[in-house]
Amino acid sequence: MTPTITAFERSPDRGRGLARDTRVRWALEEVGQPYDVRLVSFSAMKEPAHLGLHPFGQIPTYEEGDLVLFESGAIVFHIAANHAGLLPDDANARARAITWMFAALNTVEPPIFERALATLMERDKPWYEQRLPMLDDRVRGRLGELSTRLGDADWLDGEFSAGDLLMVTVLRRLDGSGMLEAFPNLCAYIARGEARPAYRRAFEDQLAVFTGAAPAN
Ligand SMILES: N[C@@H](CCC(=O)N[C@@H](CS)C(=O)NCC(=O)O)C(=O)O
Repeated sequence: MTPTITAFERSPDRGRGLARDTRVRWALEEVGQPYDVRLVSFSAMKEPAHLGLHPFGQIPTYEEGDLVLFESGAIVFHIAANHAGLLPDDANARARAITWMFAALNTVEPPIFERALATLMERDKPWYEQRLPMLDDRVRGRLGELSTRLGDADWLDGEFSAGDLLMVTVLRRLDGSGMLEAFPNLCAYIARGEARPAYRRAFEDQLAVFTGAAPAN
């Protein structure tokens, strides 16, 4: 059965691949699962039809037969658990890869997202100049820890996994912030993720929504 995901009809990031449907598209591309996309407007996301799929009125959602999921992490986990290629077979390695999925979303994404939100919404506020260095410090702290753990490895724990997929999408939000450059191994890590053919297809397809071009596949 071909799953259907939802994505922004018009993404505020102008097709930079920062909206969270990109990680779901990437996971589906990695495992070779074709999918359909239903585009939703900001107003449609708050209508009952979409709220029935997503209680918080957001994207992405995932529909597959009777199954409806929301939360990009849960969706990526569902895809990884039901197809080969994104989680190791060995039980302990699998548990560690899942740990990295949680780490990406629970430990690394919050300070990065908080900073991104402040730069978008609080620039004109009187506290912004004082708050930004604090937000930067939190992000820098996390990046330093992650960089130390990654060292010169290609991926976080052996082979590429759903943990890397989520971590790369989380780190990409810092693109253009000037914060990643102090961590060359993280820059190389992101570049390795972005170089994967499955990522390229996912990126091109979400960009095509913005530019109006025909999807890559
Ligand atoms: N934790 C959720 C966050 C979902 C989320 O924030 N989606 C954004 C797009 S990336 C959205 O729909 N924003 C519009 C809104 O909240 O009204 C996930 O990972 O799926």
